[in-house]
Amino acid sequence: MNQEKIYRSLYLIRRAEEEVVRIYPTDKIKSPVHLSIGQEAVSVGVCEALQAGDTVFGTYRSHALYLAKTGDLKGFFAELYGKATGCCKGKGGSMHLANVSEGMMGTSAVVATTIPQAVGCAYAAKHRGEQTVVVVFMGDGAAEEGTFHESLNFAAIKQLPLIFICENNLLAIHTHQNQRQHVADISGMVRGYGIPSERIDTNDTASIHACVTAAAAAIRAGQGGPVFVECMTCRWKEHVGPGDDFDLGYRSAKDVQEWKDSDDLKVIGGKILTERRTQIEAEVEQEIQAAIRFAEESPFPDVAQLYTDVFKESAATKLEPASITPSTPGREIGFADAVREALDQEMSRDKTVIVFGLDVDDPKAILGTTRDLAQEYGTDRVFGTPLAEDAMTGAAIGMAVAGLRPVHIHIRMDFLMLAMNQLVNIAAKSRYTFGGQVSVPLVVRAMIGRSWGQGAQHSQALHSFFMHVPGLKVVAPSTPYDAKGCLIAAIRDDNPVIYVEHRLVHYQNGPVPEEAYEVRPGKARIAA
Ligand SMILES: Cc1ncc(C[n+]2csc(CCOP(=O)(O)OP(=O)(O)O)c2C)c(N)n1
Repeated sequence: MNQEKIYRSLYLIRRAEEEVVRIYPTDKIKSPVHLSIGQEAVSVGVCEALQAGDTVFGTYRSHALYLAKTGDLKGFFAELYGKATGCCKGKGGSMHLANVSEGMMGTSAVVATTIPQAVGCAYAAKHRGEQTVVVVFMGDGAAEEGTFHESLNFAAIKQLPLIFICENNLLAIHTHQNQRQHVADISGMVRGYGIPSERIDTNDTASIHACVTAAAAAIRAGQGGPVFVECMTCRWKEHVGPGDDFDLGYRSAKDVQEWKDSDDLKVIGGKILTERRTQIEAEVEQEIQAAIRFAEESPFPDVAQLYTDVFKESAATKLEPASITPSTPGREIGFADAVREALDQEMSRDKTVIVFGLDVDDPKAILGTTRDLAQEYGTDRVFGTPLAEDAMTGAAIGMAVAGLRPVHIHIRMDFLMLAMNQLVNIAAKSRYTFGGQVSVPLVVRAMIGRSWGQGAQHSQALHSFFMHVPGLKVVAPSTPYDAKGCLIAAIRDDNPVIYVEHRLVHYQNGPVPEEAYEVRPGKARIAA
């Protein structure tokens, strides 16, 4: 571990956030701030252990992570100022920091929601045979969310190259871990998933660095799947905002003072020659002040920016009617076979297309629509999933962001409600929130309808929910011809598409050309 490099990074983060504290009352910073002060050792210890090509996902408390991973002070300050030159063009703010070219894949304001995306990104890395490692940061509060548990399970099943970093500051807003968790032992609990797990109590960069270096080396050597590291730490400031909040009475200044006394910035600084340390500090100060000037002088985004980055514009999103002259006139197949044919042809054309969902590998093969695909393309590209609608949707988003084209199948749209957060808050908004840095080429196949007696939780047609969400496309084919063409167009689309199938039409036959063709979304066909 290079002490000077570590000190520089720790000092840069501490001073950058102290400047946020200083500037905040001027109202120039245009978003809430969840400061990392006191927790810097975790981000620095982890990021210094990573290599080029490794990626990280974070939480809304990710100033330290962003700066440790990217060192990008200008993009950071400009983003907090809401300026067009920010890392996300001023569209994200403090809680949504991303710099994809530097491996900082993004953060989320919704607790725990980047965890499954990191799982999907790790799936993509393993699928491509890369030797990279994905890291996801989370708080101790996130350990209570269902999606965390779903993610652990899937990451363990698939032995993914993923390191979970839990920054345990003992608090979720103002509530202590002991009041929220019956057994307050997160790393112990994770072992129950069959995932190697460690707890580091000392909040020091060297221990965290050593632990993550070893975990990453084992993953790169193909000697293991996911690893969990719980880092005990302390946030010095209030939950959100620049101040102290000891007056609230949920903790005392004395509790925090104990952590301040062992502050790693001081400890490591003390090991560096004074002259050298002063030089590092002066360089960092200059960089920080230059970044603040850059943010102050940069323009705000144009109003028109409100409408950009909602969808990825590409040839495939321009509205065009379907046009195909069938080479096989008179050929008729069923709706379900048309869906299968679309999957088969796209999987054969494009190796990035993968298909998964509950029961995809079941003998009934989702009404025959996934029949024999696993045999044809392998279980890496076609697989059944655990019962985990939320995390599997998050994983699908992570795969899509990482360059795959997932088709995630749901046997009922009713059950898609469990994935609403990932679809509405993440899939639909990632491109906009991160200023166009990512796209989410995801298809969600969801079935609706049933002819008799299924009750109110098996018969809903909820596509209108999704039609009100900017960033999502919705298609509902009613003929075998459209079933094939719409699915091919959806798979080739660079945006998330909800593809709705009514069970009654699965049994209808109709003319379908054998070759691949697209029916692009945009205008409904008048069927009768
Ligand atoms: C799903 C969800 N529920 C509730 C909230 C409100 N909320 C914001 S921060 C927070 C506490 C999270 O604590 P933890 O995960 O330990 O992270 P820390 O703030 O300590 O970094 C809560 C409950 C939210 N943002 N998302």
